[in-house]
Amino acid sequence: MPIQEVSKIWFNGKLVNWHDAKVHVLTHGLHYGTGVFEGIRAYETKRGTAVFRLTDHLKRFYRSAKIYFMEIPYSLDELREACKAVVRENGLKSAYIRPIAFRGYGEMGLYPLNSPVDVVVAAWSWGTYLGDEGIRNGIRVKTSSFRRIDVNTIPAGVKATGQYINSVLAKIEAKIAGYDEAVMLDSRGMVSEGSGENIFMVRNNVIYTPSTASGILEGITRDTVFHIAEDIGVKVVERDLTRIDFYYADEAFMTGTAAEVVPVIEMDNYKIGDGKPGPITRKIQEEFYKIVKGESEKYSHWLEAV
Ligand code: PPE
Repeated sequence: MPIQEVSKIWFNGKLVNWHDAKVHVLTHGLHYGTGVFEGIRAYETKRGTAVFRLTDHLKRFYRSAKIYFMEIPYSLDELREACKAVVRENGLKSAYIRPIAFRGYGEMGLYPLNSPVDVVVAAWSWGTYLGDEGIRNGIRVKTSSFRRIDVNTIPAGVKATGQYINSVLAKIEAKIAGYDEAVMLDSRGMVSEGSGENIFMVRNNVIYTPSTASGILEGITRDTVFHIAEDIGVKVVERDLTRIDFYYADEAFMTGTAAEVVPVIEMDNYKIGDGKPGPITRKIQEEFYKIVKGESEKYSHWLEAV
C-alpha cells in the first residue's frame, strides 16, 4: 500500500513540506544502516487525539542512539513536541509517527562518529499492519529459515535501521510461501519474535513469551500486555520457548505498535488451539483498545494529548 502523504515533516527542527524532506544519496545511514528509529501511534480518544506511550518510545529512541554513540541534538521535550506537531499540523486524527535519527552526509567509511546526526519525525495515517482481517480472525505464521540476529551480533533490544534487513529477509520468505508473517528463531533455535512484532503463547491459562536473551526488541506493546495480564489476573512467564511449544499451545498472539494485538491461529501449518483466536487473546485485545482509545482511567497517563 502506498504511503498516505500529508503536508509536513519535521526535519532537523523545522516543519518542511513533505516533498522537500530529502537527503543526499551519500548519506551515511543509507549505505551502512546507521540510524535509529521509533514507531509510535496516536489514537483518537474522547479527549482528542493522543499519542500512546510517547515518552516511553522516546526513551527507547535515546537508548538506541546511545548504543551507536549517536548524540541526538534535541532534548526529549523537543522531540515530544515534534511528534505532537506532525500529528497536529497535518490535521491527523489518528496516526503512525516515525521519528528517525541517522548519520548524515559528510564522510564515507564505517567509522561514523564524524558524520552529522540528522533527525526527522514524520506522521501519516497507517491502518493496522497485518490487516483488519488479521486482527479479527487471526493470522498464519511460518518459522523463518533466517535466524534472528544474535544479541552479540547486533544489539536487538534497541531499534536500529540496519538490523531490519534481518526482518526483511524473514518477511519476504514468509510472504512468498503464502503466510502472513514470519517467526524468527534465535541463534540457539528458540522462538524469538516476528519480523516486526513480539510473540506470545498461552497454555493452561498462563501467558509465555521469549525473554530479551532471545534477541527480541523490548516492545512497548509487549510491556502493555504485561500490565493488562496482571490486571486480568493472568500470569506472564518470560522464558525460552521452542516452536513445538507453540504447536500445542492453546492460543498465540503477536504485538507491536504497527500491528497492535493480532491473534495467531496457525504456525507452520499446525492449528493453534482450535484454530481460532482464543479467549485470553480476545480479552487482551479488548483491554488494549480500551487503553489506547482513552477508555481506561488507570492508564490515562499513557496518553499524551497532541
Ligand atoms: N519486534 C520488532 C522486530 C519490531 O520491529 C517491533 C515494532 C516490535 C517487536 C514491537 O515493538 P513495539 O512497537 O514497541 O511494541 N515494529 C515497528 C516497525 C514496523 C515497521 O514495519 O516499520 C512498529 O510496530 O512500529
